[in-house]
Amino acid sequence: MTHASSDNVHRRRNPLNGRWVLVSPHRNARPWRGEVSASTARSTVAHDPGCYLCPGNPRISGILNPRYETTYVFDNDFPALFSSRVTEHETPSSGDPLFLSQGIEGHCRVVCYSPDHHRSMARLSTVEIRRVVDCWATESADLGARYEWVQIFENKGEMMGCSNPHPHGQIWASNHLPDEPQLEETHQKHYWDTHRQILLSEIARYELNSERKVSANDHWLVIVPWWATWPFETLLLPRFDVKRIEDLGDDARQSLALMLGDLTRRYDALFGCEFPYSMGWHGAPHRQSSVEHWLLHAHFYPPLLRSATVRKFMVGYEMLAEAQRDLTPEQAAEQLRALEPS
Ligand code: H2U
Ligand code: ZN
Repeated sequence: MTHASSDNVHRRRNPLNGRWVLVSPHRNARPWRGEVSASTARSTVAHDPGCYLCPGNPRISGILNPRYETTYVFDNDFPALFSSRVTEHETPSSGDPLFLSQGIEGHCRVVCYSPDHHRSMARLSTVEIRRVVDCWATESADLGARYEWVQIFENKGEMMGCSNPHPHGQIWASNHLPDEPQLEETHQKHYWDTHRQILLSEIARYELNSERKVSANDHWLVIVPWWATWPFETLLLPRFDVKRIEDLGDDARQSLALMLGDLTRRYDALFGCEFPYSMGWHGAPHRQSSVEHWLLHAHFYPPLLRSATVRKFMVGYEMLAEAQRDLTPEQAAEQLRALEPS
């Protein structure tokens, strides 16, 4: 199952959502006249008086953050979803089939990873990352008791639309399954019904010794997936059966903290910069009794292609036809694997 040869144009299928990606490795050789930059400056300010996430500072709502010392979670002051707003829309759906709408309830929170303004996950200690993992687990269980889907995610870096360098992520919980989880639900369920195996566990078993592996420890595996669309996209998979982040035991959480540190430091080392990405967790939907086909996992979607400033754009053919990449997933994994996480 390799297509790493330099001029073998082909498509690959993402078994989690059924989408395809066009791989054109020969284009790696085309002339590049764009910018190539080495590294960018890192912030060293531990407390920024103008930051709305730093301890003791006021948020835009006027609410003061406590002088927190570890992680800190608060309800988003500008939530995209509301928990008890009466909407004009009926649930599940109403209206002309050509103009359907659906009422929706939800809850949005912000998670500060650390009181330190300048330390992204790559620069947190394992103990500090473990606190973030515990925090995610607590929030997933809490919001999962009320909502079907709990989306934990992080936008990192201005390039990914992050408004503030203070290390933080978000959680949006909703009483419906959004599009992407719905696709993963359908495809994992179909695989289970056909093979009586967990799709992602099969992939983890296979990829443990593949050229797409980036790193692994006793509990976790990081790969550039077969179907990666972003140049250095990775998939973080448990090497055991676990459905949701709150189900992780002590050992698995500890080694997850190590793995997250390893991956984010590899990313930073790749182009000598604070590596931007969007990442997030997918686990079994809550309030669903049959979830044997699910496996907890995290996706990392970084935009960078060649340097700290040269990014991949999903435009043109990607918008109108399907995703396309030049660098093969195997080549990307090789580059990430070769790095010493600094
Ligand atoms: P980003 O991670 O995408 O930058 O988002 C930060 C979130 O923090 C964003 O959803 C919220 C914004 O609504 N926020 C507050 O809740 N209070 C504030 O004072 C500023 C930002
Ligand atoms: Zn800050």
